[in-house]
Amino acid sequence: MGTRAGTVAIVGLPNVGKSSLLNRFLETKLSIVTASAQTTRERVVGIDTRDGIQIVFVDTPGVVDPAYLLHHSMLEIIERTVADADVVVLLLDATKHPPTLPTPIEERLAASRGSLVVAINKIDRARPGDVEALQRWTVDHFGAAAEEVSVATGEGVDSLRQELGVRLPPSPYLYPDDDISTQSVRFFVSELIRETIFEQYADELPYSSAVEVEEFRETEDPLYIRATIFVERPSQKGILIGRKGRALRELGVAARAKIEDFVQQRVFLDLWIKVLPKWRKRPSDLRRFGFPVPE
Ligand SMILES: Nc1nc2c(ncn2[C@@H]2O[C@H](COP(=O)(O)OP(=O)(O)OP(=O)(O)O)[C@@H](O)[C@H]2O)c(=O)[nH]1
Ligand SMILES: [Mg+2]
Repeated sequence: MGTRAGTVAIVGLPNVGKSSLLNRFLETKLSIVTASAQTTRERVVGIDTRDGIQIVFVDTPGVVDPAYLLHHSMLEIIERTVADADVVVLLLDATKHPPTLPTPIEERLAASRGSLVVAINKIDRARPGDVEALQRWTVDHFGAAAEEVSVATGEGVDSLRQELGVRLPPSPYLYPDDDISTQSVRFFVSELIRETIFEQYADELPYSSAVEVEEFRETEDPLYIRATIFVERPSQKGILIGRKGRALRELGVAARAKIEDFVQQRVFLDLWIKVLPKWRKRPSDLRRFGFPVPE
């Protein structure tokens, strides 16, 4: 029997549940999820192979009104991902008003009409009339009705998966059928540390933080991981460390537990903190962290 395979980009405003949806499709905690908007900053790839169909899901950062250079990088990532995808899922939030999308993204989506699937998430929390309003918006903008899902309860997720799968082209699998991602364990480790920073610190600090795994010694038991957290100001370094280093210790314990869950192995996590002033605005720093910098 012939197989189908291709990429499906998941796009939408911040906090609508894109990363949660990727994880639900894969039945694995792969992409980080927090209650805060703008959690995801890069593409996160998750591969789902079942019933003769291989879907390479690509989770993307939320579409933001750019306030600094990192945001421009994030928009660049979204545009490239949409351009490269076979199918695009525009995810909406049933508890919010219809989105206003930046023109280039809206145009891209309109251009990929034939391969665009709109899905309304969080229907478990919708009030009467909310879903209908988003359905009208979807028909007005893209000429077709939206799927309705709740990533939280799982409702509608399998039917959305099928809807996406049938739109992929006949093709041999693009990756071995037991691969779950194209990204490295190091990448996911740095993301798990970032997720823990979102959970343990308020305000700007999570947004000012970048994490780099500098050393990863797999031959050791426990697995030795040295990671550096970059922040923008000395005051933020102080907050991260906390009184007598207590905050940093708590961060280390919580992040280590997540990483051990992910790698299924005991971990020694060696965390360092460095100040890199204004890294979110500086092209050279952004490139160093692997972000595309639009000219
Ligand atoms: N009630 C409800 N909450 C949900 C649902 N799906 C996701 N959430 C919650 O919505 C919040 C944001 O989820 P994420 O998956 O991080 O959203 P995102 O779109 O990836 O956000 P960014 O990466 O910031 O763009 C989290 O607190 C999730 O638990 C759902 O179906 N119902
Ligand atoms: Mg996300």
